Amino acid sequence: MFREDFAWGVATSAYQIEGTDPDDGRGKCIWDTFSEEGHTRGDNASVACDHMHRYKEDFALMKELGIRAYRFSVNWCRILPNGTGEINPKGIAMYRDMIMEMRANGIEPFLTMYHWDLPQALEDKGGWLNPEIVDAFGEYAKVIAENFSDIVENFFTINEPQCIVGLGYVTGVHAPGRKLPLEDTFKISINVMKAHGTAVKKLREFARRPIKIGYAPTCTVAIPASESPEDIEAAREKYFRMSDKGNNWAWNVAWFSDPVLLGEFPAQGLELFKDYIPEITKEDIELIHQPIDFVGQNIYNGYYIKAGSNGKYEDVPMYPGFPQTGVNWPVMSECLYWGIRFAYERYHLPIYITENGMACHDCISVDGKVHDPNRQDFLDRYISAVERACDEGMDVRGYFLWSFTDNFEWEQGFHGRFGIVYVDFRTGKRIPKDSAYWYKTVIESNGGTLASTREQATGCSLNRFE
Ligand code: GCO
Repeated sequence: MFREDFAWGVATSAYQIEGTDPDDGRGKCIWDTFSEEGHTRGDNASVACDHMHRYKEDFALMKELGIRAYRFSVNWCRILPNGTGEINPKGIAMYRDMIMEMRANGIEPFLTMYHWDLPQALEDKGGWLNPEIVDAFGEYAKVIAENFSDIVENFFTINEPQCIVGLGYVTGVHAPGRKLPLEDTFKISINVMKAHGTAVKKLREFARRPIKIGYAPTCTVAIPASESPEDIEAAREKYFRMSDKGNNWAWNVAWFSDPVLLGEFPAQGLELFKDYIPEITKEDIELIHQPIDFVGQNIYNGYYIKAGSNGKYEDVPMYPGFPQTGVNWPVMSECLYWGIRFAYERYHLPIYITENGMACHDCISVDGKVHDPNRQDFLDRYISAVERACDEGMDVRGYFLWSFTDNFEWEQGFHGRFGIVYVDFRTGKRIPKDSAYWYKTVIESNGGTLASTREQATGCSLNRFE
């Protein structure tokens, strides 16, 4: 069962949907530069879903679909075109009107401050490697609190620090596309978390009423190959360990969540990377570890772990022909149950699933509709996995489906359709997919129309045959 006030929502991000307008006063961000440099498959977000001109239509459609909560982000350089200093009044006005329009349609706004659109002016000064970014983010948080806390109660500071650091500055797959020395990327990770803590303090200090603040990390989930105590413990251990395999140390849970939520860096990671980690002072940790009200979890998939013969954990290979999404991510709904369970056991905070969803190769059928049975099945199983966590007493407050509309999928351009609403990017036309109407029934019944059995939703798909 889901709690009566469960936040049935959808999630988007500013840069992926808004588009631009020559008179909007928005500054340049690192993703504009990244597209200009040719790193987004020939696409760019200059129009995207044209949400900045169509948001009244979009929120009316959300209302029609019964959506009750909306996790959106504010584009930093729409508010502060240069990252600090001069405020763009058109940006303030646009987001206030958007938020009032959400509320007019019965939609509870959840505002994410930072979903990757760093002002280029700040990147030009070193971006997240420059320690001054911490105070810049605090200045931004003050503007957010002063201008939106009267009409927004729920805030997230930072979306997916693992991607900001790992994809932006380790592998360079995301903007700003830099591949920095390991020690610099650890400095960046600490700046990102100090920025989070500074923002929490500024949001609370300048809010015009009591507000709630969260944080939205991600990761792939270590899933036990069976529900034996040994396999569960092996998966839990792996899930919170840092690994030196591969070229992206940042893709882990503990380094970005333990300091923020527990006030300590993971000892195993400190030891493993001790040659690269800068001095971390007591004051740094105190700043990072500001009390917050809930934690978001962006979870899509995972990998399998079992207890090994020598008491250590062992990887379990995927089975041949395992199901995949339209961007070749594996489908394994049990990851959402285990991701919630392991996080809740460790951090003891209310949880929102701040992102979960599926890309499909959606197209308009001869009947003019967009049929997406795979997404509907995916969502039924994944949301049912959340319900198991709720039934077992974990405090799950809401589910934000990624995403409302198809949108700009970062380095993949428009090649990943994640929406429950189809967008024809040539015209901006919206077509609710079958899954949108299915989600409406799930919301109206508070989960009552979910069809998956407990086994179908959270049985280990290695051993599951339906
Ligand atoms: C992420 C980002 C989203 C993505 C979505 C699909 O989790 O990568 O928060 O902006 O678009 O997850 O990749």
